[in-house]
Formats: sequence, C-alpha cells, structure tokens
Amino acid sequence: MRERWKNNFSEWYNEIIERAEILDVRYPVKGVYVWYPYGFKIRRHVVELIRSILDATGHEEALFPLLIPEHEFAKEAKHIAGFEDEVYWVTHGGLEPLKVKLALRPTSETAIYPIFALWIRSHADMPLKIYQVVNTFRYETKHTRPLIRLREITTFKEAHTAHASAEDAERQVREAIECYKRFFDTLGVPYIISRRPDWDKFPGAEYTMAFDTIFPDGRTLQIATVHNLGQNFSRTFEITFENPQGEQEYAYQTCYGISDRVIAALLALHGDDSGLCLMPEVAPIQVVVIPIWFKDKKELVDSEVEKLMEELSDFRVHVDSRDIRPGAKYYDWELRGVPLRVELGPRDIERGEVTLVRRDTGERFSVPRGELKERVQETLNAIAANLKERAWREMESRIHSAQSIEEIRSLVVEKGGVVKTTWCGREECGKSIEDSADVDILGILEEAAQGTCVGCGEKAENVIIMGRSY
Ligand code: P5A
Ligand code: ZN
Repeated sequence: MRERWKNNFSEWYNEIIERAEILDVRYPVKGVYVWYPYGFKIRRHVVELIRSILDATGHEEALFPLLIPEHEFAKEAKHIAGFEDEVYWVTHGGLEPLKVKLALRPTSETAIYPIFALWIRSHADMPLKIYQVVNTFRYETKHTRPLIRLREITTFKEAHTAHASAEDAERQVREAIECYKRFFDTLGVPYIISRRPDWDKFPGAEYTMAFDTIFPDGRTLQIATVHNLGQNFSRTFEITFENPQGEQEYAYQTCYGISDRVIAALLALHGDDSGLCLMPEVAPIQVVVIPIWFKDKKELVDSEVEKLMEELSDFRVHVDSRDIRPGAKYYDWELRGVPLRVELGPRDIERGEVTLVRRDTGERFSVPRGELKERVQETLNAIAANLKERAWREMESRIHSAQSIEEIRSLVVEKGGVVKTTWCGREECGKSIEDSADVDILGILEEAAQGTCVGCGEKAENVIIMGRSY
C-alpha cells in the first residue's frame, strides 16, 4: 500500500523518520537533529559505500578544520557573495572577542585551498584528489526539514581535486559523475543529470552539474553536485605549479559533494504505508528471524534458530526473541524497513523448511532448509533489483514534456512532476519563463534541441527540465 506515502508524503516522511528511529527531531536548535543508533547504522553503510567508490578511483581521504579564518573565507568574491548570508561566525573565545572572526565551514573550499597551495609545486603533484566526510553548517532561511534542508549537515561528503590542465579537470568532472552514478545505482535512487543554468551554479564555479531526484509529492531534490571550478579559486589562493615547459601556471580544479540528502532520498523513495523499505546494501538488519513458539516447543524452536543464525552469519541478522506476539514483531520490523523476514516454527521444522517474507512485495514462501543461505542471498538481490526498478519507474512516470507555459504550469503545479521543454538559452528569457510558469528551470539536459523556445519562440538551443524543488 502506497496511498498515504503518495498522497500525504510530507506527513509520512516526518512521521517515519521519528518512528523508525532514524532521527530524533526534538533537539532544541532549529534545523539540527540527533541520529538514533538505528539511523546512524544506515548512515554508516552509506558512508562506507561512497568511501569505497572514491578510494577505488584514486581519491584519498583527509580531514581539514571546521574553523575558517575570515580573511581566507572572504578571498574569493563570488564564493563569499554566494555564502555570506548562510555563514555561522565564531566571534568569541570564552569571554574574549576574537581578533580574527572564524567561520564554521558551510563547505570547505576556503579551508582546503590555502593548503593545496602549499602541497602543489609541480605538475607531478597532480592530479590531487582529496575527500573528507564532515559536518558543515549553513544558516538556511528556507523551511528546514530532517535530512533535506539542515543547518548542520552532518554527513557532507566533499571531494576536491586539482589538475595540470583544463582537459584533465574536465575528465575529472566526468569521473565524478560516474562515481555518483555508481553510488546512486547501488542505493537504487533514480536521478536526472543536468547542467545548472548560469544563475544557479555554485558560487565561484565555471559550471555546475547536478543530480536531481523526484519525490513522491512531485517535488525535486538536488542530491549531488559536481562543479568545474576552472582557475577561479587557484588564482585567488595562488595554487600554482610548474608545468613541463618550466612555466608557472594556475591549477585547474573541481569539487563535488553529497550530503544527508542521499539518505533522505533512500528512505523516501523506497517506503510505503507500513514504513521504510531499506535497500539490503545499507540495511542495519538485512534479515530478521522470528521464532514462532508453541507452548511445549519453545526449546526445539530456539535450538533450531540458533543453528539457523550460524548458517546466516554472512548477513546482518537479528533474532527477535522479545516476549510479545509475532504480529507485533512483524509490524515493528516492517516499520523499520528490514528487507527480509524469516519465520521458524514447529511446523517449518517438521517439514524441513523455513518461511521467508519479503518486505517490498509482502510475498510469503517456504524454502527447503538446506537451501536457506542461497535463497536468502537470491531474495535480497531480488529485493534490491525490485526497489531500484520500481523507483526508476515511479520517477520516469513523473517526467512529462511540455510545449507551452500553460502546460508547464499545469503539469508541474497540478499534476506534480517535472517537465522537459526547450529553451533558447538566453538568461533573460529563462527567467521570464520561470516567472510566468511559476516553476524553476532545474537544468539543461545533454540532448540536442529541436524546434523553438517555449518562452520567446526563437530557435531552441537547449532541452531543459523544469520543476519545483525542495
Ligand atoms: C561541492 C562539495 C558544494 O558545497 N563544495 C564541496 C561544493 N556544493 S553544494 O551544491 O553547495 O552542496 C553539495 C550538496 O549538498 C547538499 N546540500 C544540503 N543538504 C542538506 N541540507 C542543506 N542545507 C544542504 N545544502 C546543500 C545538496 O545535495 C548539494 O548538492
Ligand atoms: Zn527564449
């Protein structure tokens, strides 16, 4: 059942985050939340996944400070202009006013690049590919929401790279996009990749590529961005290198990042009216075993469950031996999104079978005891594939094409989704399309445009997607 999930998504989301013990939202600072142990385990698997993808592609993990001195933070004019109204400042040490104010990083360019300037000497020091997993702070003024719009982003996974040529930086942008595709594909989170319009790019970037997904309410969420920084920051922070010709040159840079939003997407897209439905890859418990006790058979069942646990030791397994009705246990684990339930009672034991119940489809079936391990693996794989396929299908059903402003408005505002349309590429016209449709241009797709611009009727240069975002 996905009635409430679909028709009352916002309410569903807020309630599940709390009831499934992902975040405790009662912390007394706006936009700042507490991770429960259960939610934190999901977070850990997500972080492990991105670490393994970045490590495998030659990125190295490092850790830079949270505090950034004002003079470094203020160096890059566009960057500061983009972030100044979102920065938290540390102004005192104890009772003493600080001589140099310190920013809490809203992102780490201005913490990392002065140090890159020290690390990079020659073209042989590059490509330099660094990442870190940290918290960042943004004084968001729009409506804050758990995992979606945070003032303390607790799980900022940011990568920063430096290159000896513009071509190599360009190649890095492509590599980053591939890394994120692999990441989202593993999580079964569907995405649309587009190039942000110039007025919406990252402050200080040459251009920004973004991943957006579509939530059940039709609103889009930016879940990753990849920026080509060109030489903008290297000029400001004097990141220079000696090129093979023996001349000094400014480095070419990129940066890219994902946040807690990827966890929001993971939870939101794979849920239903009974609660979460976790991808096996990141589920804290992949298999929950429920012993079905009958009066005089408790010992028999318990000793069989013990054997079964050993057979399933390759998975993250949990036995629920609480002294409550099985039905109450089913309800709890469904809410928390455990992908697979195993039930074992006297009747199963007699028949040499085990009962499996899939969280995603509710399907219930018996498997021979001797095949348990393989069948569990096979079923978890099938669940992952089904969740991914369902999420992609859902998202694609929300993408429509529109040929007029009226159509854009009605498809996005009334039907709830995103539209594809065509644009001449002029900023002035783009903004007027946004205003008259009351819908934002999310980005430009890598598709050849045909026909005319939906705004001015001139020749179309770009295929764009438009929608309303979180
Ligand atoms: C890239 C990493 C940057 O900050 N500097 C280092 C670059 N890009 S960004 O687009 O500003 O942010 C990266 C991603 O973080 C998510 N995000 C947020 N998530 C939760 N709460 C917020 N307040 C918030 N702000 C940004 C977005 O997914 C964004 O793409
Ligand atoms: Zn136009």
